[in-house]
Amino acid sequence: MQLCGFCSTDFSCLCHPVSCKTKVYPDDLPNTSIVIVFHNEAWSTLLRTVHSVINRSPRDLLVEIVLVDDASERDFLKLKLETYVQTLEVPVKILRMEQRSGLIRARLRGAAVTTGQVITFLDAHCECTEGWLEALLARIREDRRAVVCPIIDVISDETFEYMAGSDMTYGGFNWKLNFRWYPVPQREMDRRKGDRTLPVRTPTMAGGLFSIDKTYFEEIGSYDPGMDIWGGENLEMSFRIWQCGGSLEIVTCSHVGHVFRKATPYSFPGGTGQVINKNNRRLAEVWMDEFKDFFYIISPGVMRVDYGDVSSRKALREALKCKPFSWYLENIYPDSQIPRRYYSLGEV
Ligand code: UD2
Ligand code: MN
Repeated sequence: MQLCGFCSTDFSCLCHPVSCKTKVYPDDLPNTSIVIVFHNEAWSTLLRTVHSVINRSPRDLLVEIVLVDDASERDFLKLKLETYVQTLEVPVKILRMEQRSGLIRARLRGAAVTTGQVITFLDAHCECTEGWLEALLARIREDRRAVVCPIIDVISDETFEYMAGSDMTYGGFNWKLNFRWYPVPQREMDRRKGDRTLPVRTPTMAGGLFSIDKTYFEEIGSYDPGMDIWGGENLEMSFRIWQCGGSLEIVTCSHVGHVFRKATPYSFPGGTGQVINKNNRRLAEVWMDEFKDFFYIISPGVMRVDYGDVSSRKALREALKCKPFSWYLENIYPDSQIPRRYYSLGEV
């Protein structure tokens, strides 16, 4: 049974399966550090994120908040922010990238200084809800190789009102390697025997909001530091987790809101297309085997970018003895649009 409803102020009426509210979590949950990277974020949205983390997380599970400033130009994100966070009852570390590095390298910098057992990444314009953290940490306590995402609720970028997200969608991608939400397939409903409080195994994640055991994050190759600015790291990590023996899940009893913005509020040094193509090229070269050709035919621009050196990422794949992409398509993402076998590609 499920109680659903939209409401902006009363969090008890979010779209939770009813039994999420009655779940009891173990006392010995692992603790977590929160890592939030930002570039030119607005004051109000950044502080909404930080305060909701503090107000809606059990104090003993929250080790610290690590803010990584990716070379923002806004004045209030400097001294004013430093002074402000000193008044908070949770330790907040602020790190500054010397130059604009992109969210991937900024997250790596933040992760490196964390001291919690689990690292939880959030975008800088989120709102955590009651119970968000316990549900995520409980799943990692059961299995340290489970990388877990909350349901991402929608915060309107016009009114900032809060709207519940659905537990009936999960992450996939299309022919151009764009992340997309798709309906949770019947096989996944069957596997959970109708219990919608159980985690959904998802082929990919949106990328911004997830928790991962810290030592597992390191073991599994953290992020590809050769990726710039934005994009691609979410699919790279999704493929890597599945192909190398982990699992990626949406914990349906955890809800975090996120402001989905219609336009990017910052520049992409080098050009948006160039940056995203480079990151996608890196992930295709390392993880997609012969299926990369399919992607290159659909997106020929990707073939023209200089994508740098991926030998250390290929060595990582080797060292972790990861499974082929065909295994991933067959076992984790059989509903993918990428044909597993084809004779020719083109238009008729
Ligand atoms: C989604 C993810 C985001 C990331 C991205 C693909 C969610 C909710 N969001 O896009 O986390 O995985 O897909 O890369 O799943 N930032 C920097 N430096 C930059 C650019 C961005 O620090 O050069 C920060 C930015 O301030 C924000 C975070 O990185 O806090 C994610 O960026 P976004 O919010 O623009 O990405 P989004 O939500 O469109
Ligand atoms: Mn975002």
